[in-house]
Amino acid sequence: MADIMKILVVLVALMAIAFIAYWFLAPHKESTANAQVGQKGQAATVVVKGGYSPQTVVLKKGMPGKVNFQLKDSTACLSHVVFDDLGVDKDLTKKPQTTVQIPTDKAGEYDFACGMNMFHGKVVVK
Ligand SMILES: [Cu+2]
Repeated sequence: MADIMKILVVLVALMAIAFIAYWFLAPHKESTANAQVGQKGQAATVVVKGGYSPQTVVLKKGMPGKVNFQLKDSTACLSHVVFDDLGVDKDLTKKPQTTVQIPTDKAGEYDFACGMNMFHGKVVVK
């Protein structure tokens, strides 16, 4: 009986370690971030510098959502962000931060890219 308890304790400890590793390492590797949820909705920030960081942002379904793009790159390449599916093409050079409203009425994925379709990112609604 005591041995079973020991095994259980070890298993629980291993699961806790795996859970922590998942939270801290997996999102980092895949460069995924969840939107910050506030009283008026949710917002995610994407830094535009030699690409998109994070590359994937996750919004919750059914809550007003937006993604704020912060341009920190001076190349013409990344000066526009294009959401083909949403008909959005924004010039990021006008303001330090440019907001794109994301429809969250249904689950889905919205790909975005630079004006020349070289760098890619994704907004996931789930
Ligand atoms: Cu480009």
